[in-house]
Amino acid sequence: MGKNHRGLLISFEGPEGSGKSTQAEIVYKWLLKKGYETILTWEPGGTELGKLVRDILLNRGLFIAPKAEMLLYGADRAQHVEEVIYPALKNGKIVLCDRFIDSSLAYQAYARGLDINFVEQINILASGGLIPDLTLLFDLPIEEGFKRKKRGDFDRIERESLEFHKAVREGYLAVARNNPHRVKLIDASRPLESVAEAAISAVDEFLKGWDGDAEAD
Ligand code: Z5A
Repeated sequence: MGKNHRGLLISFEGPEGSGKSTQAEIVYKWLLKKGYETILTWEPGGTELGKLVRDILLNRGLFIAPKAEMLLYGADRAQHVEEVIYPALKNGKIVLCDRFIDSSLAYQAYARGLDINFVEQINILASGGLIPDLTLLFDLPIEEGFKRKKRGDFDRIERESLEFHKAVREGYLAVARNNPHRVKLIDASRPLESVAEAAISAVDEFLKGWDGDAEAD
């Protein structure tokens, strides 16, 4: 699958309460207003099958072994890429994805402790080698993210320890360090409007290069 398409994949990543879903919605509306054909989707649960898988993954009454957890996120991703993401990219659309492969690296490898090569292999198998063109990583201290959450009934992953969530954040920062050209780090501890300004400006900047490439084709 790789790069055999005309569209653009932008992922939104970050630890709990980082505001990435809010920002994905803001960027989505901004892109539509600019006239770009854009879809906004998410993992886990961006397809009918994915919704069922999501219910299993977030069910706090279930024990799920770490490898099974990774394979379930992989199943959700495989279905999502085949049914939603790849067709949209093939049609030249911009796809905004709320969580993608880097969530598995941060949560399943860095925090859960699975072998990073195993997680990377499942990511490649599930996504067909699809890597986001741009990733916006919304970073903030874990305690601040949890303060923002208004729901008290935490799901299976939210209920993990503070250490687990701190490892998620560290994992994300490692992903950013390892992929400096793809991952744009955004300070998400600022007020919503400032974060939105940074997110839009990162996408705007990226699009200048992309529009240029499209014209050259
Ligand atoms: N997961 C995984 O382990 N492996 C994988 O491969 C994938 C996922 C794909 C999915 O949960 C879970 O699956 C997730 C990771 C794991 N962990 N958990 N739980 P989800 O999709 O239900 O939830 P989420 O993605 O973790 O979303 P979230 O953390 O609940 O929210 P968010 O997207 O980061 O934030 P938000 O919904 O935009 O905002 C949260 C609140 O903060 C809301 O009230 C906003 O109005 C407020 N907000 C937003 N921005 C600000 C600012 N700047 N200031 C103040 N308040 C703000």
